[in-house]
Amino acid sequence: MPQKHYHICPRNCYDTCSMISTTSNGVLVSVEGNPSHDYTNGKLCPKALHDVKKVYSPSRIRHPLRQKHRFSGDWERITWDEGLDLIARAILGIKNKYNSTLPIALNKYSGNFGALHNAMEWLFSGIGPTTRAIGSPCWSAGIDAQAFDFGRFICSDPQNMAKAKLIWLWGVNPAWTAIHQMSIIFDAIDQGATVVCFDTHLSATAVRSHRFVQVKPGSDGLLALAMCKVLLKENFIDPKIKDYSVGCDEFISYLNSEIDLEEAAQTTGVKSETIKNLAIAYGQTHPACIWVGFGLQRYTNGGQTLRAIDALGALAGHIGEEGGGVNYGHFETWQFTDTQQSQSTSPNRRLNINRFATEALNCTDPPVNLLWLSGRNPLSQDSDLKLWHKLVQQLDLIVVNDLFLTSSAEAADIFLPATTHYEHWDLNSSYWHYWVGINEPAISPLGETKSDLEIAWNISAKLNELEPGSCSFPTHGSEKETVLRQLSPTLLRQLGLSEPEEILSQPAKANLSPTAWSGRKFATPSGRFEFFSATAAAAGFPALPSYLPAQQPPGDAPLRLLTPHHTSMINSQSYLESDQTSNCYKVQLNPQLAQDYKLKEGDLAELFNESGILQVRVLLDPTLPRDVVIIYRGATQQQSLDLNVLFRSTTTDMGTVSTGAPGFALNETFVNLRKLTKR
Ligand SMILES: Nc1nc2c(c(=O)[nH]1)N[C@H]1C(S)=C(S)[C@@H](COP(=O)(O)OP(=O)(O)OC[C@H]3O[C@@H](n4cnc5c(=O)[nH]c(N)nc54)[C@H](O)[C@@H]3O)O[C@H]1N2
Ligand SMILES: Nc1nc2c(c(=O)[nH]1)N[C@H]1C(S)=C(S)[C@@H](COP(=O)(O)OP(=O)(O)OC[C@H]3O[C@@H](n4cnc5c(=O)[nH]c(N)nc54)[C@H](O)[C@@H]3O)O[C@H]1N2
Ligand SMILES: [Mo]
Repeated sequence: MPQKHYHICPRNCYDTCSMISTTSNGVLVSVEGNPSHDYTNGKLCPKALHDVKKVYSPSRIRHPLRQKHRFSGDWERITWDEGLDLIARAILGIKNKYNSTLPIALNKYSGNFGALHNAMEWLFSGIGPTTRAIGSPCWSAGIDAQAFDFGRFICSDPQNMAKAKLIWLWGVNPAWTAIHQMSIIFDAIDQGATVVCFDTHLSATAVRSHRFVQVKPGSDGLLALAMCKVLLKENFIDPKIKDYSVGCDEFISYLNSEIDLEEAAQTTGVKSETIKNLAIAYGQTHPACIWVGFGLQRYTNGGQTLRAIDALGALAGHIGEEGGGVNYGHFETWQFTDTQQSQSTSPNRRLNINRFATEALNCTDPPVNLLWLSGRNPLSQDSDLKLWHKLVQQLDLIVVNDLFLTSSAEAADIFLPATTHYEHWDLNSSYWHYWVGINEPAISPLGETKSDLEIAWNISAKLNELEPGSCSFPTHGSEKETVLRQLSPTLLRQLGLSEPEEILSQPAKANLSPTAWSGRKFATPSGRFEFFSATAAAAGFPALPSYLPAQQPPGDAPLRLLTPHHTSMINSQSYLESDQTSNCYKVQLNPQLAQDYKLKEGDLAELFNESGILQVRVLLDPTLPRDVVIIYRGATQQQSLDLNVLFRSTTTDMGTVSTGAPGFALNETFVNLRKLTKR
């Protein structure tokens, strides 16, 4: 008899879809979108539809493994007991040697965003103060910016975007990274909305928009400020703005003294006439919605860019407007019971996730000796890969718990195989829409795979067996109960539930206000929208949203490399068939630039800079400027060809206040190009 189970896609993605699987005789047969979840709306992206193959993929690791020498690929199968014993003894050995648990480090991020995956953090807290990767490689700058302006990081219900008459998609590519939102955008278009896409190149979303505004990378803050100045001149300022804001006059003086439309046109690459027309359309259309994506803030001025866009929204009176606003994301439904915050009061040693290798190498008293990577693939996704390799050589033990032998697993001593979300319980929230749901297991764990929670219990049990009292994390329990317990009183209240069990039948939507800042009561210290933010000033930034230029390419690396997210991947997780992968990345180049380097379509070339060298194949793209090259991170057969060899750890301006560390300014990666004649 076929059976149905409910799941939530746990990937780091806006859509966080509700899925229904069908199993037959204990085998996962198919997955479809849940029709009663009105965001997923019965549809799934091609990646999720690929899940069945991924679960049963021959490359999925089903048993614990030990590697004789790092990067040798010489793996041997070990039993769970052997693996747990090796790890627990290493932990206790370090503790004895240093009289401290700080040499034990955890680096976890977004392979699976479900609440159950915090288990590794709970385990580490049970061991004692340890070294942790904090912050985010993703969105930190924008979060701080919105926290300065609005007081908290919230967004309107994205389903409300259908009510907008004007939608600006700014540094976001939902046609690839949030496909369900595209349906809502198309609904808005059907009801007469105009969609404008601001991007550095003709993205998949730009081609589906009414208008594409091509902006020079990192200059959007100036574009927003120039539009603010037009609003001012053309008298499109919300007449009530001063009633609910702080610092409006100072901001207007700043615009008057510092912002010049012609200069802005020069810097941003957007004609002054276009800037003017865009600003007027934005000023006179209500409701007008801006969606600012994560691509936009991956710069050393990324936080300032978001503050400038927030100010534009406020000045035109779009904040708090139903179907309008400036929307970036939210944390509102992430109030899990055992979530650990990156608080400065934490006894842990906190290393910026974006400078992890550098900072770990600098730890001397005591050093970092043991590294555990969970739901994390830094040797593919991070910067400073040479330093990562140096760090790896210095460590006593590296443990990776993952589904596949990733680039990072190549560095591991011990690999612990994890279950997929079809094999464990979980609880998932979105950072975009308001739905929260339980993920139930549909099949038994494949082979000897274990959920991250079970692995954490097992390690604690082994530690306590070897040295009673050495870990306060539980040694066993019920996965379902642990997951349900994560529905904190706040979360239950938001979901309108009295008991956690009530969420078991179907996902629930939080009853948050569908319009962020409706009533224009803000969470800032002043209770108003803060053009002038004393909190920003206290954190070392200008109090007003200001244009501070991003870095420009240096002479020896004259091309900016952008690597936005690929339709068939979730970061390093590939959903491509093996025949769709190629043996090197494709780099998109302006044809004239290609000509300068005597390159034509299909040629092999190398991108290089002081960090590394990457072999690429040329793909001509006439829509690109001459100083920007793009690689969409599709899969390659050889993991050693990891794209991030070209990246160094440049960090964003903002991010520390909300996430504990600044973000990753990955769009300030500069490269040089040369033709390869062989092959
Ligand atoms: N060049 C470049 N680099 C980037 C980016 C970019 O755009 N360009 N984007 C950056 C951004 S925005 C982000 S968020 C980061 C993301 O970087 P990471 O957080 O490292 O994300 P992933 O590559 O999605 O996943 C990491 C690992 O989690 C594993 N995993 C999946 N499910 C589970 C599970 O249930 N349990 C366990 N234990 N493991 C699991 C996956 O197999 C994968 O190997 O990368 C950043 N790096
Ligand atoms: N299919 C798929 N979906 C994903 C992911 C994935 O890897 N694949 N990753 C998930 C994760 S971790 C994240 S963070 C989100 C990211 O999803 P998005 O928020 O869409 O962000 P990005 O794809 O990084 O970049 C979006 C766009 O910003 C543009 N951009 C870059 N610099 C600038 C600039 O200076 N100005 C302007 N105006 N535009 C600029 C890029 O060219 C790109 O088209 O997607 C999530 N969803
Ligand atoms: Mo991300």
